[in-house]
Amino acid sequence: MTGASGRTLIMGVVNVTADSFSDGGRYLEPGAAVARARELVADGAAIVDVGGESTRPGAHRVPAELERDRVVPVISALAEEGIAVSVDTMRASVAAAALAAGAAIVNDVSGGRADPGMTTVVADSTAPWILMHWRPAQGAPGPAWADIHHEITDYDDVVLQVRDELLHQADAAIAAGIAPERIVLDPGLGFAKNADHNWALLHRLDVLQDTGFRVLVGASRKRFLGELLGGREPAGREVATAAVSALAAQAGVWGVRVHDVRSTADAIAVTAAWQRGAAPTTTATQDGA
Ligand code: PMM
Repeated sequence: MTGASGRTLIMGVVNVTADSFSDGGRYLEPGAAVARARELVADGAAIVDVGGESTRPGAHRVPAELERDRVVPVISALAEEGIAVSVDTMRASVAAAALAAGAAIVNDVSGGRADPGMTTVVADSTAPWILMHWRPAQGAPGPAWADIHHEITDYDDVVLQVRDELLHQADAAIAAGIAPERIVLDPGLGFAKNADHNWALLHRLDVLQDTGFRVLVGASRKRFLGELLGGREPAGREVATAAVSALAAQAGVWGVRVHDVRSTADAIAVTAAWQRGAAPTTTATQDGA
């Protein structure tokens, strides 16, 4: 299932954080974050994902109040402009404040496992819920998520295990009264996964698609792309990101989450024209250009 046009939607990222791996510190000031979000929308983002807590390897949790105070002013301003916003948070209190400020989607990188209150907050709203796959440190979810850089990366079959663990979370959401149409599954590339795991998941995106749930893919600028390109820094990973976006669109995913929207929009436009066998406008031109 894709967007209303049948085309894969683009979610543009605005990290209101000091330490995200590719844009940390650039959009901490609300005005800068709002300006960035407007650029992303102008470039073709259908959704702007606003996050106030970094999840990069080695990051530590920020206090809930700080996370909330970072994202709420940005979300309010964007919602007032009619921009569809998702809030990237693992905390129920932050999700609740974001929804009250006008967020339309909850993007939870813990797949609903970090905060037992999250299910109720989402169930009490009408917002879609993105359940991303991630395995924190062994043990009870509470303390484990407090130290998010210890991850479990042992898989016998990463594709089937990620699918089954996501379906388990989706079942819990449905049991709490959240309609299946509101659930989006995300394989969580790079989260408790090495490069081989990520490529295996992308190679078999059909397995997630076949669950019938909407699927989101977030590959943007991630380390496995840098490794593929001989150790390239995040800023040099845009073409590889756009290629993943095009291939994910080809696989029929609902959305892709990226930092640079324009290159991904171009790649998805090519995929759409390729699949259609025609340019989006049917007016024939004779100029040969
Ligand atoms: N990746 C990051 C953060 N949030 N959310 C979803 N749903 N999927 C992802 O792959 C994902 C995410 C990684 O951090 P970044 O914001 O610096 O890209």
